[in-house]
Amino acid sequence: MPEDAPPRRRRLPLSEYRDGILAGNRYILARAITLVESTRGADAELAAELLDACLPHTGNARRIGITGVPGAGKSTFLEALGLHLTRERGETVAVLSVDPTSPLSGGSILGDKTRMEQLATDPRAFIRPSPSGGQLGGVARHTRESMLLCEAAGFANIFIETVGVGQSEVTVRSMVDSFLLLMLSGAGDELQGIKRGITELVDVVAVNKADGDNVRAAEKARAELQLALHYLIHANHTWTPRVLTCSARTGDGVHAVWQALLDHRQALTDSGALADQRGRQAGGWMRESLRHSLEEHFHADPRVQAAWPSIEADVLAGRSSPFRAATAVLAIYFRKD
Ligand SMILES: Nc1nc2c(ncn2[C@@H]2O[C@H](COP(=O)(O)OP(=O)(O)OP(=O)(O)O)[C@@H](O)[C@H]2O)c(=O)[nH]1
Ligand SMILES: [Mg+2]
Repeated sequence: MPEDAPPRRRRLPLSEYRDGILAGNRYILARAITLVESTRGADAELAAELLDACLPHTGNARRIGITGVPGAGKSTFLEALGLHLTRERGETVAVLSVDPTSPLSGGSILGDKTRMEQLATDPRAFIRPSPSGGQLGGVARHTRESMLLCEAAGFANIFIETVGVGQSEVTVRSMVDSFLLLMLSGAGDELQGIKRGITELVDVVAVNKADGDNVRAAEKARAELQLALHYLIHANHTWTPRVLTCSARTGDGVHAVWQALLDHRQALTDSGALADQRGRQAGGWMRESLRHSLEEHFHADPRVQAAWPSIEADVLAGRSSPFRAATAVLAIYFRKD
């Protein structure tokens, strides 16, 4: 292969990405997301320009987070709800995921596209699995940017799926308007959710798999959860989290869950809280991207790179305290020479 061989995936000029996205071209949208997910330095500038060009066309979508333990039925639920929205309401749906665990579990939560088989081929839908590998911070940044690209492409409903593992839920909460928790009855699941503080993040809770022999258990779980939430209401006066049952498999109750999400968003809009929330989120993203850029700049410094291995080795061996080491390496970074 010649040394100057072009990269396997050729980049398009900015205008082609932009025009394709604004025209709602899903193929170009997919390529643009690949661009923003790229870790190649040369792509970063083009990606930033593209995001700038798309930004005036964003902000109109419903941004909805969905979480739940593995196997709760998130994918099945999104397939049922997504098809309802595209086929019966003529709406557009994009599904993105935040799944920092994927390299460990050996597959993205959306790797099982099989459970969204029909939605995946629906012309009104766009499904994008989590960027593979990487830290939560990086995955989250790319998901946010992908969400904005989907909005610019005209998708009216954007679902961001994540697994029920702590920090990723907080991260998804910071990029959506409404947050749905799918639960299962039994196994102390209800209380577990409350203990983890997840209830402070959620706007709608649905006890899924309320079908067959499980209907009564699901209803019981729903009643208990609603009661528990009643006593745990957070300082959010515009909305009291609602608890429902549904079956993603049969479709029972799925529309009601959607209606609850719409009601939540309406309450946010009416009270002006939506604008506040999005404003706060934008501020948070700015701080986060600043932190990221600073850290990148820091680690790219040749003096830092030269000093790092021995300073880190001292910390690992217990010869130096982490605080002293951080101070020392910062001094090198800020040294004027
Ligand atoms: N009986 C019943 N089974 C369901 C329902 N929803 C999902 N399932 C089944 O539960 C299993 C897990 O469903 P998924 O949709 O893959 O769950 P998930 O939350 O996306 O799981 P992960 O992607 O692994 O986090 C599958 O076998 C589904 O067929 C439901 O409403 N009723
Ligand atoms: Mg899934």
